[in-house]
Amino acid sequence: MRIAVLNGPNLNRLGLREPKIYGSRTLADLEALIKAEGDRLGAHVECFQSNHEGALVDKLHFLADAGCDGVILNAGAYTHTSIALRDAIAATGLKVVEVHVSNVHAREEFRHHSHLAAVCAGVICGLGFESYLAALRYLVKPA
Ligand code: DHK
Repeated sequence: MRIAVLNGPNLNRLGLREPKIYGSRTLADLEALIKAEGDRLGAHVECFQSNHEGALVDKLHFLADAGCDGVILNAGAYTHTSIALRDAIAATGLKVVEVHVSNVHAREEFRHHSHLAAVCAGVICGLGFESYLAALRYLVKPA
């Protein structure tokens, strides 16, 4: 089973950006945690981060062509703005779980809407890095 973890804009700044919201651990810490959980579950986990919308669209196309089994996607602010990413998820038919570190519903109004949620299998937010681990466990063994 092959699972991809895609992180969007500013998530390369985890550990540095707004630690009260995003915590003090880094993207490297997050990726190591998910890969370790993947090993435990017998899944191969590939991680990718980009600050660019088109690069995330290209990556989704690539993953679909490569036969990826599931995607954990934190599109960062593109969650709230990107019809291109929504169309890419719909166009590829990839099984995607939208995740967020923070509880977007407890934050500014503009974070309450997701353009992606309707074309994702589900949404997990507010659990810190555990949001990603819960998504991984679901994708490896759907409830
Ligand atoms: C990360 C971001 O960069 C924000 O733009 C989202 C999300 C929330 C997170 O909590 O992981 O609004």
